[in-house]
Amino acid sequence: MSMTVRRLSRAATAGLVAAAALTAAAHSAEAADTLGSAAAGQGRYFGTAVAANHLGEADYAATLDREFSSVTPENEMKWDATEPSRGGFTFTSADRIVDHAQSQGMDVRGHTLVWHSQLPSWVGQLGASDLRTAMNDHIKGLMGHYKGEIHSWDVVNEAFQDGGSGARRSSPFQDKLGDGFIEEAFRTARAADPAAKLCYNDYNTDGVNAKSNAVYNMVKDFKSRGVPIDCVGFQSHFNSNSPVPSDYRQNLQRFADLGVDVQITELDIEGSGSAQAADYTEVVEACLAVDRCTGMTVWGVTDKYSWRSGGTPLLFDGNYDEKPAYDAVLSALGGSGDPGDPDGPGDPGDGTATCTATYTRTADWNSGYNGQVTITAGSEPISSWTATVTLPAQQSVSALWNGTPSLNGNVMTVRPSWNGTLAAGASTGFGFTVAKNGSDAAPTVGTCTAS
Ligand code: 9MR
Repeated sequence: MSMTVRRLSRAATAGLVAAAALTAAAHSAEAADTLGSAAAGQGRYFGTAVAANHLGEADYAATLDREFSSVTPENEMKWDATEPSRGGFTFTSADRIVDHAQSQGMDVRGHTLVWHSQLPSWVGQLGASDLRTAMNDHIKGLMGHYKGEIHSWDVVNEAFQDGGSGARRSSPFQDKLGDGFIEEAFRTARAADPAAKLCYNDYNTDGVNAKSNAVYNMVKDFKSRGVPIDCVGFQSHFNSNSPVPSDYRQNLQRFADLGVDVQITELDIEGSGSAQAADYTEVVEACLAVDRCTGMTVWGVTDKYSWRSGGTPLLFDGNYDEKPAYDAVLSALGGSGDPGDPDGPGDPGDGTATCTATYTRTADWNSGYNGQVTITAGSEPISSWTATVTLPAQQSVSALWNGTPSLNGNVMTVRPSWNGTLAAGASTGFGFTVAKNGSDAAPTVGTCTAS
C-alpha cells in the first residue's frame, strides 16, 4: 500500500479517536486513581514506552490501558524500522501502537526522527547532498504519515557527546552536514506537521553539566533566531553510577525559562524497595515543581521487558504487580490507592512483609558442594529480602549467583541482585559453591527478613 493511501486512511479515523478519548476520560473519573488519572489531576500526562510485540499479552495490555495516558513506541518509529531502504516506508508495527493508543484515548510521543543509532546502513553511505535530501524526506515521510496524531516528536535524539567537552557527537549527519543539520531537521519537521510539539531529546543532560550546558546554549540560540523548537526531552535513565542529580529540578527550570516545554521522556531508575521509590518521588516532584514540565514517560511497562531488566528499573514487576516505586509515584502525583489493592499506598498490611529461606544441597563432590537457598515471600508482596548463611568454620565460598553477598568471617549476608521483588507467595533463590576443606557439615540458614 502506498504511503499516500495510508496517510489518508489514518486521517479518516481521527473522529473516532476523539470519541474514544472522551469515553476513556469519563471512565477514569469514577475509578481509583491510576498514574494517568493522577497526573491528569496535575495537568500532566503519564506515559510509557511500548513495544508492539507485547500488545497481545493480556496483562501487558491491561496494565498499559489502565495506568497510562501516553505512549512512546520504544523502537517501532526509528529509522531502521520505518525506512529500511530508501523511500521504502513501512509503518505496520508503529501503526499497531498508534491504533492501540488511540483506541484507549492515549496520546502518542513520536520517537525519533534523526538519530545516529538504529540507522540503516544505506543512510551512512550517502554523500552530503543526498544525505540532506534523505533526512528531510525521512522527516516528511514519517511525520506526514502521522500528521495530526502525534503529541510531541523527538526530532533529533542524542546529538551531543558525553563528557566534558559539550561537543557534537560524530554521526553521518554531523560529519557530513555539520552543526546545521539539527536546525534543518526542526524546520522541516515544523512544516511537515505544524500541530506537533518539536523536541530535542538526550541523556546525561538531566543535571547541570557540560553536556546539558551545550544543549541549553543550542536551545537558547534556536529561540533567539526563531528556529522552531517547542520542547526538550530529558531521558532520565538513572542507576547507582548515574543517580538522580541534586539539581534536576533546577536544570528543568532553566530550560523552561528559555521558553520551551520540558518533558521527562525515558524515565527508569535501577534498584528496588524504598530507595527506588524515594528516587522516583524526587523525579515526579521535580516535574510538578516546574510549570512547563508537561509530562513524564517511563521507559517500559514492566521490569521483565526493560532494556535494563537486570536492574528492575520500572514501576511494575515481572508479574505486573505494583512496586513501592509505583505507590510513591502515585502518591507524589496526589493520587490515592485502591483500598482493595493490598499494594497501594497507605493500605493495611504495609510494613508487615515477610519471607522464609530454605536450604538444599544441589550438588556434591569430594572437595565441595553447591547449595541453594530458596526465598519465598509471605502473604504480602515484597520488594527486597535479606538472608544469612553461616558456614562451618573450615568451609569457604568460591562462587555465588543470583544474589549479592557480603562476608563477615564465615557468615554470609545475601541480598538480591535482580530478584528482590516478589509477589505474595512467590519464590526466588540464590546458589553458591562451597569448598569443604575437610568438613562436610551443612551450613545454617538464618531468618529471612523482607521489606
Ligand atoms: O529501549 C530501546 C531498546 O529496546 C533498543 O534495543 C535500544 C537500541 O538502541 O534503544 C532503546 O531505547 C533507547 C532510546 O531509543 C533512546 N535513548 C536510550 C534508550 C535506551 O537505550
